[in-house]
Amino acid sequence: MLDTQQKTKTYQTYIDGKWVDAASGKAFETLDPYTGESWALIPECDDTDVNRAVEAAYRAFETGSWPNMTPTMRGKKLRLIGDLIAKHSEHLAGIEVRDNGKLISEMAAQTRYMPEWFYYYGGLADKIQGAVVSVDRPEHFNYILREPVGVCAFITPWNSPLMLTSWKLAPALAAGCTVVIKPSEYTSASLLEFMRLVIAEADIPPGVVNVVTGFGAVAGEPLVKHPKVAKIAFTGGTATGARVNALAAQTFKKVSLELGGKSPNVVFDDCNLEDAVSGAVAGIFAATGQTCIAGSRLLLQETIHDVFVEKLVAMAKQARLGDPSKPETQVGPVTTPPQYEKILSYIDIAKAEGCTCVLGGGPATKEEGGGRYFVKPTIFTGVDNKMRIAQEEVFGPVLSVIKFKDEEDAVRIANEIAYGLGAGVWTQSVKRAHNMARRIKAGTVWVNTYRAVSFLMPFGGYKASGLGRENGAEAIDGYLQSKSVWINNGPGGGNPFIMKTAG
Ligand code: TXE
Repeated sequence: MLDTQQKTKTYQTYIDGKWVDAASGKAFETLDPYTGESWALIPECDDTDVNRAVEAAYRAFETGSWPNMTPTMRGKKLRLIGDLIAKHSEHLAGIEVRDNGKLISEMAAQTRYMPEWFYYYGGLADKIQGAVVSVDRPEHFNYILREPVGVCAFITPWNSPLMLTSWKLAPALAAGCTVVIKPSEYTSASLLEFMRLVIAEADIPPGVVNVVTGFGAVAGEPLVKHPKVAKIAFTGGTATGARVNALAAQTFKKVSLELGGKSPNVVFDDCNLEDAVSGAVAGIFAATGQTCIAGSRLLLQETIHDVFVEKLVAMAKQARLGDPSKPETQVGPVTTPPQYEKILSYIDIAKAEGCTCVLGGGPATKEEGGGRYFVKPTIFTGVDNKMRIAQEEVFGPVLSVIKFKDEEDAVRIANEIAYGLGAGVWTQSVKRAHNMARRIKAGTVWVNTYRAVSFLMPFGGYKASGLGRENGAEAIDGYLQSKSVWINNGPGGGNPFIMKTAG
């Protein structure tokens, strides 16, 4: 379906087991954020394509083989998907680097790790168990069935397109659901390659996994509104998440939302300083800060503030900007043109708020390693937690350094925020580590590490950072619903005008 010799590749999308153009025949360009040049054409789907995809997923769910396949067989299919991802991991990583500008060093590790999601949820597929309930009535046999919710729609962002899709796809397929995926308009190519090399190759039945590429308002919204979609799993910005949630409520869809963050990375003066400096850099400059778990608020105990900032600036200054496809590059481009503008505008906001810029503070030039959309690693000190630069998600390589006095002060500042996705704590005290982990209101707390993820650990947000959890055994519950079955093996009768209670 794609000619690798051509300068601009032309993709089709995948609906009902077939490669198709958008019904309108329209396509849009996708950019390489390092060069700023268009490199591929993506079908521009609209409500006609969405309808086609949802109907295909609905047919596959209602009358297809997928939900009726034994869970053991489905588990084997998931493991095959895992094997195929492993086989093509290098290629998939390369496509993501081209389309979203993430470093090859990070992407190669991500795609190598991705099979684990399919192995893990493949293993869980035939361990989904209902229950027999000894109900409080004589001669009744009651049990609970765990059934797939139906057609699930995934709306995914541009920052880790395939990994964030896998977090949803593996548990949904294991549960027996069918799926329609709307990737970000900025990074659709890797999913289309995944469909070709993995889903089609694994011979997953038609309609079980479908893709509608296109823009949020035109392809995303009809999916959220579609009456035959039972569940929405969304990862993206908080404003869009709120809109998706409100629209989904109109047709009573189940919703999981993984949204933004403004995570505190809290450093106490009893930490291992070298580790904490490296952890602060990992928190904000990895992935060019374009990650929902970015440790974008660095809370420093006042006793070590100056020495820490000095070491931090020295390390961050060394970061090699450049071509994300080169293994030695450490900071790549910003993925989208609007995101580039947004980051620069927040740098202006921080300056206007009176913060001190101790590193970076603007676009990176070619001489500094920059390409088309590059922002220099930027550090602001003298930040007050009430400022916009401390409260609003920048989603870029911009760090706000905030001083704190003691543990109480650290907890207060850490929690005085609308978000609650991640948090870091750097301390050698076991007691303090556990106390901080308990008191910080966030879905994940890392102690003496940062930005670690696993298929085994639940991931999601407190407060405005989202609803529900991905990963870990509980994630599969989001794709299942319980059915209570009552079997009366005794006499019928009784007063038909009152509820059948035990009393
Ligand atoms: O995200 P959007 P954008 C944050 C980050 C960033 C901001 C905006 O702060 O600066 O969000 O980024 C689809 N109905 N995060 O504009 O809009 C859209 O097509 C249905 C955090 O890129 O949330 C894409 O597929 N769908 C984040 C997906 O929503 C709609 C990752 C995400 O896009 C839609 C990315 C609509 N009305 C950005 N409008 C994280 N949690 O990691 C858009 N979409």
